[in-house]
Amino acid sequence: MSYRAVGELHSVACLKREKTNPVVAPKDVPYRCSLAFNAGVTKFNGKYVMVFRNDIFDHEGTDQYKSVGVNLGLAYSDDGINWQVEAKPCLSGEWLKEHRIIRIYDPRLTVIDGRCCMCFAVDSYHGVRGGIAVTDDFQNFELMHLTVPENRNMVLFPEKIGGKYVRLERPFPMYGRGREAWESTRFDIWSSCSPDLRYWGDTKLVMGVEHVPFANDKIGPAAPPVKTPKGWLTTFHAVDIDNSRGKNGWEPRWTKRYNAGIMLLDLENPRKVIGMCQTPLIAPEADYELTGGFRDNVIFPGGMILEPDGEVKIYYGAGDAVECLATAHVDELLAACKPVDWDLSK
Ligand code: BMA
Repeated sequence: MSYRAVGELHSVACLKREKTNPVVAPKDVPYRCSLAFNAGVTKFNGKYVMVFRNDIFDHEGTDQYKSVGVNLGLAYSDDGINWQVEAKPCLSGEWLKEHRIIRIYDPRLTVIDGRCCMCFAVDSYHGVRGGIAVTDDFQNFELMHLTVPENRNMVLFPEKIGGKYVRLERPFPMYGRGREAWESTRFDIWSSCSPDLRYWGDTKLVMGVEHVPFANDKIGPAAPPVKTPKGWLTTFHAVDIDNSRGKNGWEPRWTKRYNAGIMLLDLENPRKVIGMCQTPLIAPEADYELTGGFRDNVIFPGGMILEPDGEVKIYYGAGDAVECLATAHVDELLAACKPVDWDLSK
């Protein structure tokens, strides 16, 4: 299949990468870990808390790697920059078994009404599903919901809007989109609502791949949205494929590039996009984003925190290998989101 060439991309000028990046890497993890990445991050009970994806491989670093397992690591921080990883992963093997989960990955954290909600993806015996669990202590988790297959990349808004909980999500529709779509992984961003975090419906399309100039494959929600006076500010990932890309990272062949985008959603109707930056928020440019990863050229944000002074912390997995931090001022991010000339909310 041929893809529209997206070409060279750069991060927005206002973005600053943390000089101590990566902020969490496998060497910081006190148990077996090959990759520490794609974390959810929030502020909870006076601390920064991170839940990251830990993939464990045999023959790590080579293209002969064999997956040994995946778990979710837990880390705390006082400043959001220096992290201490807890002695054990969170979510026991028993919890996963009880819910018939084979692998759990790509967590996102949202504090709602003083409780921490974790969205995640799971591989189940009958397909990939998105999940939502609630915790007060990161020891005990109550499973609230698992989607039907095939869905994942779910993120929750931090409050009820119009009396309902709202999530962004990314289903994987394969049938019904024609041969071209069948051969590709061209997927879009959707949204559903719920009265109680358990029952979800009223599903609407929020943004299509065609609305993102730097995507020619799929897009998906990234970090949970933050509230600003101008709208809900939120990141998304946007993928382009270039078949001339060959070996990239440990993978024998990896033709995709994952960029982070940023958009603004209407405060009252958060399923309506009112602004978007037409170029990436973060494009792979730093060494740790371009080389040495499991899959190079991958930026995968999962956490975004708006600080009281207007600084926005954006946490992202780099190269499917380590967890990084970049910052920008909220006013600059809002200014980068230009009004869009399309409206799917009608
Ligand atoms: C997606 C997910 C992410 C991963 C990305 C790039 O499909 O599996 O966990 O970071 O691919 O490999």
